[in-house]
Amino acid sequence: MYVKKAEKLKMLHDMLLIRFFEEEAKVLLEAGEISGELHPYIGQEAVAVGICCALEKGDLITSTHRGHGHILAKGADVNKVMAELGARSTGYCKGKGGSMHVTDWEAGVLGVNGRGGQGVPIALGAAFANHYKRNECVAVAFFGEGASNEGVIHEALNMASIWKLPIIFVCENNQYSGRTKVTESTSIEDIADRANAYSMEGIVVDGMDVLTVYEAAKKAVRYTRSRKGPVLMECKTYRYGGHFSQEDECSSTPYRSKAEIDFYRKLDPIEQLKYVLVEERIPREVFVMIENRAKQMVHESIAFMRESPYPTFEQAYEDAYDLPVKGWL
Ligand SMILES: Cc1ncc(C[n+]2csc(CCOP(=O)(O)OP(=O)(O)O)c2C)c(N)n1
Repeated sequence: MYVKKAEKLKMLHDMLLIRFFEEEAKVLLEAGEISGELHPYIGQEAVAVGICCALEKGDLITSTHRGHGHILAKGADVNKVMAELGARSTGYCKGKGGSMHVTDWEAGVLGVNGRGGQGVPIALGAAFANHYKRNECVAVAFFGEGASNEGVIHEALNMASIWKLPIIFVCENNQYSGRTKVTESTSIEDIADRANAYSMEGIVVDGMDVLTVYEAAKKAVRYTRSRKGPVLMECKTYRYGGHFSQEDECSSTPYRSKAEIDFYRKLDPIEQLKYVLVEERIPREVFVMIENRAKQMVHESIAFMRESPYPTFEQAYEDAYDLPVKGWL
C-alpha cells in the first residue's frame, strides 16, 4: 500500500512522543512527582500509532491499563495527560483519575481502564450507538492477550458479530500477562483464530512494524465502516520494560531472558520506520527535528504539570456521583 511521506513522518513523530512520554513518566514516578503505578507502553508504539493513524476524528477507542500510547496516538493533549498522571486539577479527569482513568471525549477516547478487558464492552456499546444512529463512525477496543481469555470479551465478540457492529477488536499480544507467558495461559497460537468461532474476520499482524499495522488497520476500518461486520486483529508485539514501571526493582526472579528482550529491541518499531525513511532518502536532520519536537512537547507537559495546582479537598466530591438527592454528603 502506498503511504504518503507526510503520513510516515507523522507516525514517526507519534511513536517518538509516546516513547519520550513513557521514559519521562518513569523518571517522574521514581522522583516521587507521580504517585501510584504506571504500565509503560515502550516497544508497543507501532500498534497504537498504526491503528490510530487509520482512524478519523469521530471514531472512538477504549484502552487498557497500559493506555498512554493509545490516547496520545488518538490525539489527546500531552499536557493534560501528564497533568492527570501528576494528579493536577488541569488533567483530563481533574487529577482524580490518574494513569489508568484518563478519558478525553474530544479525541474520542472513552477511557483508559484499570480493569482487564473492561474497555471492550464499552467499545461495543459505542459501536452499537453508531450503528443505531446510522452514522459512519467506528469503534476500536484495545486489549491484551491476557484479557482475551476473559468471558466479557467473548460475549462482546459474539454480540458484535450477530449485529454486524462497526468495531475492531485489537488484541495486543505482547506475550506476557504480568509474569505469565501466553503459552501458559492460552491454548492456541494465534488469538485471531477465535474470530472463526464468531464468524468474523480475523487477522494476525506484525505489531512491531507500524506500516504493516497501518495497512491492516486501513483495510479493517474500511470493511467495518461499510457495515460488513466486526474485525478481530491480533498484533504480535513486545514490551521492553516490566509489566509495571518498577517491576525490575520489585522482583528478584526474572521471567524472561535478556536475550529475548534484546531480540525484540532489534525489531524496534521506531528504528524500523527510520530505516524505511532513510531508504526513501529522507535526510537524518528531519529525524532530529522530529525527535526534538517530540521531546520538547514532553518537557513542556512536565512544566505544565508542575505549574498546575492539585485539586482542592472540596473538588474530591465533584464529578464522582450524580446524587439523586441533594445534600447527601
Ligand atoms: C479483571 C482484572 N483481573 C486482574 C487484573 C490484574 N492485572 C492487571 S494487568 C494484568 C495483566 C494483563 O495482561 P494483558 O491483558 O496481556 O495486558 P498487558 O499487561 O500485557 O498489556 C492483570 C492480571 C486486572 N487489572 N483486572
